[in-house]
Parts: sequence; C-alpha cells; structure tokens
Amino acid sequence: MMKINRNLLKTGALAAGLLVLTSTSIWAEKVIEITGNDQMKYDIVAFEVEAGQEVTIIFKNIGKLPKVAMAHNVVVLKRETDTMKFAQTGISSKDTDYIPPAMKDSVIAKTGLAGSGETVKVTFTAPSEPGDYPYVCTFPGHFFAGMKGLMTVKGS
Ligand SMILES: [Cu+2]
Repeated sequence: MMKINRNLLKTGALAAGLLVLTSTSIWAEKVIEITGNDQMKYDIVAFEVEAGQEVTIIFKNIGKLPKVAMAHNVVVLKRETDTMKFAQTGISSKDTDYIPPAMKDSVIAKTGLAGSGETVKVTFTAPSEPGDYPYVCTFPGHFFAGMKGLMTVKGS
C-alpha cells in the first residue's frame, strides 16, 4: 500500500513537471531526479539549469542499509562555499541534518535526509548568476567518499 502510494505521488510530480515544461517557455520548472546508494554515490553528478529558473530536485535513496547508518540528502551551496570545510564542520551538527549552523547562509537549497527507499525533494529558484554551484551530501563522511556534484547555472 505504502509503496503504491509513493509511486503514484512520484508519477504525479513528474506529470506536473512535464505539464509545466510543455506549456511554458524557458522559465518552466526543471525537474532533476537523483538517486543515491549504499556506496555513497549519486547517479547524477552534474546538471544544468537556467538562471532564475524554478528547479525541483527529487532525491531517492535506493540503498538497503538502515537510515541510522546510511542516509543521504542533497544540499546545494553558493559558488564560493568551502565545501570541504562545510562537510567537515557539519559532522557534529546532527540536529540540523549535519549542516553547520555557522555556515547555513551558504545553503541555496536542501532536502531532508532520506533513509533506505525514501524519497525527499526540494523546490527552489536557481541563482541569477551563471556559474558552477556545488551540491553535497552532508551525512558524515559521504562528501569525503565522493558524494558531491555540480549544478551549472547557464546565462540567458
Ligand atoms: Cu550520503
């Protein structure tokens, strides 16, 4: 029952995204689907959006390990962020999903943490400045295992 409902929800979200894409201009919403696994890897490590575009990231943890040992999120950061420092300082910030409170202003968008089989998502407006914006998983150790990627904002 739960599984069916989740799939229906996902299909609905995708259909909504497609509808927007086909009915409007370049400002249409962009939907990015990313998965993460027990090997601490994203399947998508780079994607492009337009400056100022509405973006929805749908992330699914396709791993099998329990959430306490293996959870993932997607946190998009400002260009100038020291990602190494962000990941390192966040390790002790369990209450904020391992996002360091002192660096929270570096966050452009963040999903919740997804355990095995869970899907999380976030909708945000892409920055107006073109360039490469890093995204990371903040679960302790995952950034250092390579769980990171780049969102490229294209100019108009
Ligand atoms: Cu992770």
